[in-house]
Amino acid sequence: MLSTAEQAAQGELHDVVEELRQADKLLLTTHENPDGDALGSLLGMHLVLTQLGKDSVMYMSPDEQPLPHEYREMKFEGLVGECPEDMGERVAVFLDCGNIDRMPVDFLRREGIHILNVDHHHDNTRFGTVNLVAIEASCTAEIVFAIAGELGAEITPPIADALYVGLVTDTGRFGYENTSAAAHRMAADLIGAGVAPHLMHRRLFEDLPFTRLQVLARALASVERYDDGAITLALLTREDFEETGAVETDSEGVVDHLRAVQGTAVAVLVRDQLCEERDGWRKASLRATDERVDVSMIARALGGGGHRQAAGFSTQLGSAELVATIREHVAEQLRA
Ligand SMILES: [Mn+2]
Repeated sequence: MLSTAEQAAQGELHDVVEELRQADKLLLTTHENPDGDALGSLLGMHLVLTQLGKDSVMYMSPDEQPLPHEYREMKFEGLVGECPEDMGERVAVFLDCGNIDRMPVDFLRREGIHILNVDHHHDNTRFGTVNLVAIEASCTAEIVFAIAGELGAEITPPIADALYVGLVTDTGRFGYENTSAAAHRMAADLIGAGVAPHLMHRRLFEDLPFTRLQVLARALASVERYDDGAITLALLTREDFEETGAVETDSEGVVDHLRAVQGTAVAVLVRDQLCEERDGWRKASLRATDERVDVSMIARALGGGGHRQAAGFSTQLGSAELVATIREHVAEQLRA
């Protein structure tokens, strides 16, 4: 028996598949600061549509380059960094993007633009012309995999690799609550289609620049625990990056070390943003390990978003004020 939500998602899947069948020209995009699921879904969907003879381009802001080190092997052929001249003829497909504000580009908000919104965030604002929001999907890549099946696409090794990146990163290497039987079945299918899990593991989680370790060392040296350890928080400053020669994305994964500490309900990494126009801004990443806490609510209250267990936001609050605000929110949720 399917739940009501699953039935609704089935109907939406059918609608989006029909839309994709009809469309000849498409532009695919995802959220800013793309993670593994964003990139894997984007590339996987692009390869599927191209295989079916469609004219597909992928859009990401040039500011995203270079992508984090772990995604360097992904080949984004057909990537554009500005609005294509024939955008009026293209269907826009948003992948893994819960809110259109997470892709802050004017040309994607023009009147009359036809948007397919394919996502798994529970707080998706359903900004598309047609929406496929499957909240039970472990990752958007899982939805793309289902779409590929419906469209009769062959899961080639490059498609399998791209979708596996989304799957393994969004499930926390098959360790988070969203790790369903469907997620494991999909992994089996992708491995059958050519993914080598050990090579993928090496590519995504090892073989990293030394600056990652240096940033991690700085972050761990800064750790503070609040409220009897319910909050474990680390802070990375501009100096931490400048003195080690690290780039912003070198702090990827730090928060996973924080969430692993006994007694932690919420892990927080706060880091200064480095580019000039973001001077004075900080980015916070939140992870919840306690079921009573929904960090996406905290992130939304502070202008961001995400999942119950993993969310983030940018802020101009000073660190003391920021810590106080997070503590208040967490305490309130733990009391409820
Ligand atoms: Mn995702």
